[in-house]
Amino acid sequence: MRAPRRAAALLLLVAAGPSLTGCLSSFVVPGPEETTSPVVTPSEPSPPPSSPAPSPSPFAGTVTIRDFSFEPADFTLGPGAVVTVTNTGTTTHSLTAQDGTFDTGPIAPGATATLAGPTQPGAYSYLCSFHHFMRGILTVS
Ligand SMILES: [Cu+2]
Repeated sequence: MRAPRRAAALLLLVAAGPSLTGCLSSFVVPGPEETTSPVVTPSEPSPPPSSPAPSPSPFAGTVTIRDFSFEPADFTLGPGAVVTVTNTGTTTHSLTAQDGTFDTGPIAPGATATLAGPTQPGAYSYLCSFHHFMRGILTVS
């Protein structure tokens, strides 16, 4: 009858083990937490290193034809400024003033054309002579 009793004692120990350590661990008070209090420094926020261009972003002089649209479609130029038009599409396009003031002529897929913008200030509607739904406004100011 000894063996069963010993076994029971062992069992008790084993049973007490985890609970004991559990108890102990619950007593372990975590040290003074480094409470990272949201101290807002009064110093002015430094601008991000690569600050984006101020909006509206100045026209870089390049229009990209992509998926049957001009990017950007509406842009502003100085008088007589040159515009580079790149056709990234798979079909021929053009950038043609509705009043005929300027015209790149057909731009083959993958080709680039340069366009001398109007010298007279104003807003010029343009389109693609192949796809009249492709439109934009070139503004000279
Ligand atoms: Cu087109």
